[in-house]
Amino acid sequence: MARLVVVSNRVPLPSERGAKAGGLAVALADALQPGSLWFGWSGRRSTRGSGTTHIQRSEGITYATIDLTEADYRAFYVNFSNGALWPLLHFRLGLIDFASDDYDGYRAVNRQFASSLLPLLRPDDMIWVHDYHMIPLAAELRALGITNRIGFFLHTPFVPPSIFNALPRSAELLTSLCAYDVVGFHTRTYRTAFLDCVTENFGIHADSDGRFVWRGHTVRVISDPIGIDAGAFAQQAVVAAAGSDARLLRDSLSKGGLAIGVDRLDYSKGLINRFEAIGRFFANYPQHRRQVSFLQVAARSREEQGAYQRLRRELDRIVGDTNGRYSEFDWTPLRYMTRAVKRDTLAGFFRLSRLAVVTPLRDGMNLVAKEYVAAQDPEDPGVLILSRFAGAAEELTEALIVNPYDSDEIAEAMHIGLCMELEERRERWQALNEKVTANTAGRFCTVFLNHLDRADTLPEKPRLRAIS
Ligand code: ADQ
Repeated sequence: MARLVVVSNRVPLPSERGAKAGGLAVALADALQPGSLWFGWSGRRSTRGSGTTHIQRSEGITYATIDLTEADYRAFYVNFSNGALWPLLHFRLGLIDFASDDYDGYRAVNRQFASSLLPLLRPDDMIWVHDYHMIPLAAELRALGITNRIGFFLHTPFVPPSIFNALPRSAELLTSLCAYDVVGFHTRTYRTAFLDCVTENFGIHADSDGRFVWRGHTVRVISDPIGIDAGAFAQQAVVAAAGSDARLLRDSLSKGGLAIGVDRLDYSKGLINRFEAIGRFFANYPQHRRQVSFLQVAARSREEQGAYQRLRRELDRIVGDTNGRYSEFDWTPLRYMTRAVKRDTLAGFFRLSRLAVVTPLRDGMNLVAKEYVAAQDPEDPGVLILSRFAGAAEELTEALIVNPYDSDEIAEAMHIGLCMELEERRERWQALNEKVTANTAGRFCTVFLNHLDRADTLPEKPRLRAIS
């Protein structure tokens, strides 16, 4: 059987895995059979940089990582990946901080990844590369003579040409993406945006299956929405809702209900507009005061970047303002934690919540929306409020879909959700849950890897022996 090699910026090392399993580790669990290899950055910075490849094995899977130097970390990870590509891919041109030295560092680290991965590769490996940090990896591997099938999946949105082309050196990135055999996106919208970039910049039109030929090599472009292991998450939710954390939370609410938001603390998640909406909600619908508390869990992220520090200060200010204005001595409208919460605890909190407010300004998919659906009690489900700009909105159309920039609309949706009759809540939830249980993480992997397996071979490419 062909071996699967996964490459991502960070590798969820078994030795470091806490209770919060990373989203990617959960998504790829089904695809990573014993024998697979996962390669990436160790998360460590050292003066020696990528000189040594560290190997760990767990449950038959090999985890191979390299360190980065401080300079590489800054240029590749902090400055170009998160300071230029992330805002670009989330439609935030004003936040892009581009420097050509950082771009050169980004390419250099991708070259290092390729040369460290090279000795670990076998001729029949299928290589699956993840996310925006690693766009040039296939081109670097091809330059070293690797002809294996290589696929790429982007976890963020993709932007139309009018936005993409604003990034200096964007044509080089687009060329790099054409070195993959399969390029995958969460939604048809992002797939179309990518194909539009190819047409506008290179004058190439894809066929109706999303295939085009670039310098003699066929690229297949697909949409493949990521999902969750809905059954396992639902079970976790049942157990955790009866556990001690959920009990403490329930007791702290006295007779009131709970609304919840769970995100990384990132400007793409729409937290400022959401917090303003919570203020509007208690102002416009005073009947809900004391009857509901909002819990926002916002795990701190990328703290060394100015945009994230400014966001945190602004959120602190709005929380203080909202709570100062509406709190009673025995009731707090907005509870705000800037820590990650364990996955199973979160599942229990989701099940307790009458409302989830998932309002990113842009989001590749947003798995919190799917997790909230999976965690509900079928007899008495809560209501999902979902941004029209989350990838998940293309699938989860029975949620209350809102414009995340419109705080009044979010506030109104919160009111509608809290007042919704049981019958309508059940109908909406059943439709949502069917989708979440059908489009699982396992299905996502199978679809992608089947496409990769069927990719046209390069002339000298060795044949795969079987589908992984
Ligand atoms: P993220 O931006 O991290 O992922 P998301 O999909 O919402 O966004 O969450 C990924 C995982 O992290 C989920 O399992 C979620 O429960 C967990 N998580 C989020 N906030 C948390 C918190 N405060 N505490 C604990 N756990 C938390 C990127 C893209 C998304 C895309 C995913 C997967 O930005 O659009 O859905 O990759 O492709």
